[in-house]
Amino acid sequence: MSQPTRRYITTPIYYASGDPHIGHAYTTILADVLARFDRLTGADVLFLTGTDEHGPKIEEEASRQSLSPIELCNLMAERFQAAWKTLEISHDRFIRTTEAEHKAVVTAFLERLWERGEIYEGPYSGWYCIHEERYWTEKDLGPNHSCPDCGRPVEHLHETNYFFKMGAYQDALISHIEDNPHWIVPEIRRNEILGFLRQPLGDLSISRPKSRVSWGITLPFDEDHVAYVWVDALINYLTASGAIDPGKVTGEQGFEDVSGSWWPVDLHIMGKDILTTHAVYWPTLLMGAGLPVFGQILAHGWWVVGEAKMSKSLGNVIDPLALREEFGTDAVRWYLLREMPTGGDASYTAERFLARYDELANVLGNLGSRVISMVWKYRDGVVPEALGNGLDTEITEAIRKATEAMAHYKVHEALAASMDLARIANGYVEDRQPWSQAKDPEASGDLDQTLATLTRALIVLCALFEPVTPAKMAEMALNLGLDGIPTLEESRSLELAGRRVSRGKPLFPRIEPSWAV
Ligand code: ME8
Repeated sequence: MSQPTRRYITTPIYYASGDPHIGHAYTTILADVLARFDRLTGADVLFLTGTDEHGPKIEEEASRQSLSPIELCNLMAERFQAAWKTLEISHDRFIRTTEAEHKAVVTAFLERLWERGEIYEGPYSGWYCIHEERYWTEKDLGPNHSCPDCGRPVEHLHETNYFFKMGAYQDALISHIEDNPHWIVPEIRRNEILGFLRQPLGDLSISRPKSRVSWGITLPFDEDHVAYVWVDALINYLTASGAIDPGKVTGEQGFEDVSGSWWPVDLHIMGKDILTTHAVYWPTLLMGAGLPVFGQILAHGWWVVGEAKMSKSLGNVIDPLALREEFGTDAVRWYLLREMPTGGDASYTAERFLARYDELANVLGNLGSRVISMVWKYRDGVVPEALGNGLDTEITEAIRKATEAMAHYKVHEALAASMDLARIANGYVEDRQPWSQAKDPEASGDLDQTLATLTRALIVLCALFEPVTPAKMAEMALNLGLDGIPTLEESRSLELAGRRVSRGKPLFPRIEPSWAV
């Protein structure tokens, strides 16, 4: 038997300075849907998420809340994990950058760069935004010396830093992007990075003096400095892969053979805001350390509220957990993934949320309840034996479309194709009129075929919708007498005849929101 495909999928690790919001939820659910779909097609998956816990931003927030940095991180790591649990995220590993294993891998990684002559010491003079954790040059700044990204005041720094010779990898990076057209998707983001690389690429400051920032990982070659939080954070992907055993790293040893581990990452998923760090800093750091680079980056778009960017100061941050309390986890997952074309931007509105919920209730939920109640009404709850499947072609086509769209990360299209199959199945009920077939003793075989066809469609829909609405599909699987969610292949071949179905609660009940639209 052939080995299952291995897929290592990551989300960014989120700053432990703020609560999870709808933007974090979107990225994580997107990664979850892709991971679940891979598992459905038989792949062996490592799905990683976590929290980014070092740096001045965390230090400042902790002090604002009169906590120590680690107390704040413990609190926030718990909040993120609790949020992911209620949102049915199926990650295999939640990493925290304050873990001992991660600190050891960062230390080994920096040591290796140092020994390879990739790092030098030099002066740094320029502007820094703590909120974005990044440097700006004078010409980048907004009015009154503000950060061009977030508008907050920047501070002027003049200090000694260590630098990674990033500029030396500019040509290698450009060639890698040119040779691998799908390394960064969507294409607009790839072009953005190629455009950025048309300017000379500078070296990267990878340290902060402890006199200014103490909350970080001490450099192995200078104990008065800590690692720059972005370098520390990016290395999380390597830590979780198990490629580097810090106990076995000595100088050049311990980095050569990563073959027994999950390294390299197959897919890094993130918002477009942090593309440069992932598409430029990260691969060049890996090249510097002599490690294989990751397989692909998917940079998605931005959730805004109405016309405005979501921000704490505007007070318009949407809390996915509050929506979930009224409509259920699956409704939130469906809305976020169905509404945003992967890669593009989308605007959150209550109207669209309700419209998408109605689609779930009126098309998928309605199909589920009417099919199960007809099997009860006409065949005492047992799926009849029947010749042929009235929707065979439509099912094949829906699976083909969904699989192809997922392979190109067009999740919204895959979900649309799945919902279309539910619509077609509802149309099939109208065409076949099982209530008339039931009245005609001559049409008994036809009625059997109608019911068996619709049960098959529901089982296929159970598999197709599992990645996005896992909790409701688990309920539907139970109602259909299945042991669990079938793989896509099983959903087409499982024996139907004799299966006992049960009437559960409506999957997506009518809900009057507590808020006005
Ligand atoms: O940048 N719409 O963490 P972060 C869509 N710690 N996605 C959004 C969003 C929005 N309005 N707001 C946030 C960091 N996101 C670093 C990452 S990785 C080695 C270190 C999502 O907490 C999106 O994925 O600021 C974005 O890239 C990420 O949250 C930023 O999370």
